[in-house]
Amino acid sequence: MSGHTCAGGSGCPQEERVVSKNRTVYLKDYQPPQWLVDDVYLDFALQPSATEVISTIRYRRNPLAEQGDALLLDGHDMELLSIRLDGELLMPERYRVHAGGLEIPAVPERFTLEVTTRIDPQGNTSLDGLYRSGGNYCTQCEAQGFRKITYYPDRPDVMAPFTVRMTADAADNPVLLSNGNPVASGKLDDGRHWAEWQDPFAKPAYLFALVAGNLACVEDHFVTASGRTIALRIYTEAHHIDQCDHAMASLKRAMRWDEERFGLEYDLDLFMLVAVDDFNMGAMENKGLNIFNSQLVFASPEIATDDDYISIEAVIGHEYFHNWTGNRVTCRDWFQLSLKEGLTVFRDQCFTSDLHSAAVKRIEDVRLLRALQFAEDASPMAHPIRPASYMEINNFYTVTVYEKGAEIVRLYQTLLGIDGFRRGMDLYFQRHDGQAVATEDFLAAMADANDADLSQMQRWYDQAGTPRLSVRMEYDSAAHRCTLHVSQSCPSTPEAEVKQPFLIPLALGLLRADGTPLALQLAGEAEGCGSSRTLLVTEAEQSFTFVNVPEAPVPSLLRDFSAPVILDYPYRAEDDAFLMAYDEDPFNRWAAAQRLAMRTMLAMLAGEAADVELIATAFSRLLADPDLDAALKAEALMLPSESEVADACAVADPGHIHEVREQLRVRIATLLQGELESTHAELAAASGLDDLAMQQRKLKNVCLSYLLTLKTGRVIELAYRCFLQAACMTDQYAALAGLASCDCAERKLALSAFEAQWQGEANVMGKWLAVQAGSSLPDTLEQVKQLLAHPAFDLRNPNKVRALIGTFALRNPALFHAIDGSGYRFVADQVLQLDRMNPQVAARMVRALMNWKRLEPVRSGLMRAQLQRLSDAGLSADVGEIVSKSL
Ligand code: B3K
Ligand code: ZN
Repeated sequence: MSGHTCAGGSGCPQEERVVSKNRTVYLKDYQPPQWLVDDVYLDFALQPSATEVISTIRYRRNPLAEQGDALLLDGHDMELLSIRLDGELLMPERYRVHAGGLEIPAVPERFTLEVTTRIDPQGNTSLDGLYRSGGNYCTQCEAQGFRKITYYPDRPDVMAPFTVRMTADAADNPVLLSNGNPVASGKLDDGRHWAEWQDPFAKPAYLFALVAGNLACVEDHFVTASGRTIALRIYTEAHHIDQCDHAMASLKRAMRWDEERFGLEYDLDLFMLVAVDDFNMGAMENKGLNIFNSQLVFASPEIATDDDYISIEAVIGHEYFHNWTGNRVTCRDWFQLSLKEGLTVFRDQCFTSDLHSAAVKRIEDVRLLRALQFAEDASPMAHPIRPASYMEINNFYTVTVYEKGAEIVRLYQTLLGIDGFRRGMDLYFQRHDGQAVATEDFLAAMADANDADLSQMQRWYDQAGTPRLSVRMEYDSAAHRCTLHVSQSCPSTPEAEVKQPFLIPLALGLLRADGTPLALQLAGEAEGCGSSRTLLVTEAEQSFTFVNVPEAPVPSLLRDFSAPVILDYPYRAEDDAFLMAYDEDPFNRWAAAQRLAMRTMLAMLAGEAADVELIATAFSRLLADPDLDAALKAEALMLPSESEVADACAVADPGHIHEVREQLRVRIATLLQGELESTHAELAAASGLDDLAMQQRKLKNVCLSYLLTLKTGRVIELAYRCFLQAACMTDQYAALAGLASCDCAERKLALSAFEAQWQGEANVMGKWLAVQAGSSLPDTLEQVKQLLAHPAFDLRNPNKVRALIGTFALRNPALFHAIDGSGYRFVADQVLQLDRMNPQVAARMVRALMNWKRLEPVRSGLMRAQLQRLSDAGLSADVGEIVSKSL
């Protein structure tokens, strides 16, 4: 019904028009909507278990669509009470209700449809559509939740202005909110009251929001560059109201930043943000009324870690930035999701990087991309940033669409420069404000604004998989020429066997033996220009020759991670140690450290001699480097994760990988104990929330985590002391997480003290669950099972599910992959239970079982058996898609 399958044109057989939950939807089948909407009027009579919704909608035929006079609307999980067409009550023979929607066979060119439905917010455990959280009403409509509220053409290219009226019990729901501006409100005699809201901007239904309940509010304001005063309000349950200052300050920083960097101003007079405890993801950019997972709002030094502070600022920025990239210019269909998400992630990355350390931000983003997105590219769910098909769209809110999508947006900036990128953005808004468009429109704006041919960029949208960039260097000592032979390839993925070459910007430098950079002069150029430059790789094989190169250099390749590829260069361990010490590009100093650590672990896995001294010496030199900031040192010291190591192995043995990584950490800690202890001690006093203090705490806690691998009484005592004396959650949590993997009395003491201190703070108790689920102690699964019954856990709350089950399944490979299959069985059990309540959250968890083909034979068989067991049970479309694609 959403046009992608069949727009319901006259040639369609009746059956095909019916939405089937288990059908594949294809990009190639896109058809413009048959009917356009002039305006929407919604009237909600809110009651916890029986809310009545009257939608009054004016439709008119889309002149650009096929002929045919049937109206097809999406809708399910509602009770249909009545339909009136231009005022006339329709008898059941005038329409058909299907599993996925409603069909009215003969409608005029223009008409008003009034539909009354009854829904059950209280019973809605999917947290999709209208539901209840903490006794309040809230909504989540992206991607297809609106169709659980009323019958509607629920697709992003149908845009309309909305007016919303709601009535509710006044005592329970003093606050009544929706998108846009409040226009009227009043009291009724029966203890109920009402409010009406109007959103003047035409929007797709996925941006609709409603909130009603007993909420407190903090208020502030922002004066825009053009001098308009915007009221800012954050709503939350009263006892959290004093934890919203950081969120409010972040919002104001985001508003200012978007004006300065992109010339984009907020467009309504009011911006509202509501924090709720039950939410399927991080937050939602509903027009004028962002709804947030409370985890990404509440902060004070006692309850939030430094990482939480940074994520809150980033996500507040992200949702705010969507007002232009997503809301004002939206997606034509859900295949274009990366158009708004990749772009908005890129924008939030720039925001964080402008406000804090750009190098650390880049490292963290690339760490995430390599650990999760490269793995997704190598999984049965691999898909291009613009997928060609899906069964359940909610399964495509992925690291590929978001984070790889952001990398592809970054490529434009790398190719066109900051100013060229801005010109492209300006043209994009100039052309498409108020429209629902496709990724091609973004590409065209970037190309046209810069008079550039960017046609090869299209391949990044259509081809999945992580390209491998192999570089070989040839040095001619007589001619002082250095040639880089570059070749690219990309493995087959479900959508294509053979891949066309990508456009890959390769940023690089060349270093002399004394560590100084060389001026880079390509053959044919009159003189050298700079010590860092970007080559454009466009072919499967290409060579680039530099002249005036007096000695064989060490190349520093893919600086700042200039493209989302796997780099292959025959670096020797000494080269990595050298680059760690001398590279001008901080990102590549980190990348060299990661490579060195990875090489060492792979050697240990293969039973070969590993040069741990070399890595320890390089780490020790980093620790002593006065020019390097503490956070960069911390990043370099953190070894690649177990899952990254697994990705680097043809066949993974997760138990062995865990052992080897821990062994390496112990050996490094043994060799550097003195330095780790002294660094830890020097930084002990770091306090405050400024960047310097945060960076220092990060390094201090990385040192502590190394020291704890030694498990001596002395380091355990140190960690316990840190726990007891911690002045902020960052330090308290780091000490607790470290102790959680040590079998000692202090572990128990710390866990119970933490529980006693924080039992009233749901989000902090999530951390308490997570440290236990992430523990490397052998009885972790038993503990996790017991915690399922703890009052702090609730299977209906996604944060708690992610903290306990998610941490175990996705962040504790050693225990999850227990050789007896107990981890797999446990996760499959939980998925089965969860799937009946909340398919979207269940579908996240089941991804842990996807990659059975990459495992050694025993685990592979055990994991596959659990997938089979799931497949034999009745599954939601969400979990069903992942299970069927994995098998
Ligand atoms: N756009 C939402 C994500 C909606 C997810 C729906 N399953 C949040 C964001 O990316 O900003
Ligand atoms: Zn987003």
